[in-house]
Amino acid sequence: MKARVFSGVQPSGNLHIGNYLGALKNWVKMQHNYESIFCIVDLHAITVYQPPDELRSKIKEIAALFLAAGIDPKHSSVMVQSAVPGHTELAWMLTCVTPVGWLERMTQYKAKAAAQETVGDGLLQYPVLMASDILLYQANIVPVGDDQAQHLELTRDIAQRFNSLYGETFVMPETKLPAVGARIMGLDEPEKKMSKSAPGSGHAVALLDPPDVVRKKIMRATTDSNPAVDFSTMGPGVRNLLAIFQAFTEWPDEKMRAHFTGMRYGDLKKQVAEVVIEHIEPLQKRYQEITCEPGYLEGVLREGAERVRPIAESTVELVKQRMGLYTRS
Ligand code: AQP
Repeated sequence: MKARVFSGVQPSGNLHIGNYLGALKNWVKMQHNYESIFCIVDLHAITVYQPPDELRSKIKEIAALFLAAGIDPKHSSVMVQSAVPGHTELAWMLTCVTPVGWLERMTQYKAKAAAQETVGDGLLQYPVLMASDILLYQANIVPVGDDQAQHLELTRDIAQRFNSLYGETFVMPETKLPAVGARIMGLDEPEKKMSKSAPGSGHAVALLDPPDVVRKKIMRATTDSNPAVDFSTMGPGVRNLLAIFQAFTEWPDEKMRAHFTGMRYGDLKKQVAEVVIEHIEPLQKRYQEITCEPGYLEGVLREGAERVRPIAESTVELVKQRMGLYTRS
């Protein structure tokens, strides 16, 4: 039996090259060797306010981008989190075994809570819901970007705590980070990770940005006071541009050094922009085709949810049995 992969993306903001290089690109590579479930995690998105109409259309946009990036719905289940009630059912049961102190220590919670006047309980509970997404499907492998590594560790802690309280129930999921591109940084602020919710217009390259916008954003990226690439003294901005190039092209380190050492920053930026465009243009073309086909996306999402629902239901039933809750059988 194939090992199971689970991963997700929030339908909030515009999907960017960080999401692609940190997560989607890896999913596409892995999908044929595993039983894969790729989820649009809409319940996570509402931990901060989303205008309902925008959220509705973002769910479809993200689903279309999964497919445009190369996820094959014949092999992989593409589904929306809120279409399977087991995610929230299991989240409550896991909430009851999770110490609040574990959640308050999460760096993403601390950063997002600090940026808000009123902190919703959902923001604190976010990692429990994420644990439930993964454990619901007894996933073996979770391919994510580096920013999610701490949440994955917490998922294992929660699973371990549940298993030790109620007996072996959950598979221990493994985190899978890409070798290059696990943390793409903001173009304008290379000390911060590229993020969908960052305000700056030059912060992130969105997967649906047209070529002239991609060029403009990359040409304006923050570098440092050196005139040209020097691998031993380069700052975070140049390191980030090189990481973007390498993550797209998969060039080995030696080839990167030989090609870029001594290159002036203007030329480096031009080459990075062209590589990004070369990779995202075919994705954008497929995106247009997918979104023009009436009913296609809806069918993929319906089928995806139907395929995974029995797995979710059997985990919830098992957890209920373990905890002594009321069960059907
Ligand atoms: N900068 C990044 N570099 C590499 N991987 C990244 N990911 C996110 N940012 C980077 C990975 O993309 C997947 C989906 O992310 P998400 O939408 O579920 O959550 P996120 O990490 O919260 O994404 P953002 O872009 O930072 O959105 P906001 O600003 O809304 O919080 C995950 O696998 C993530 O690791």
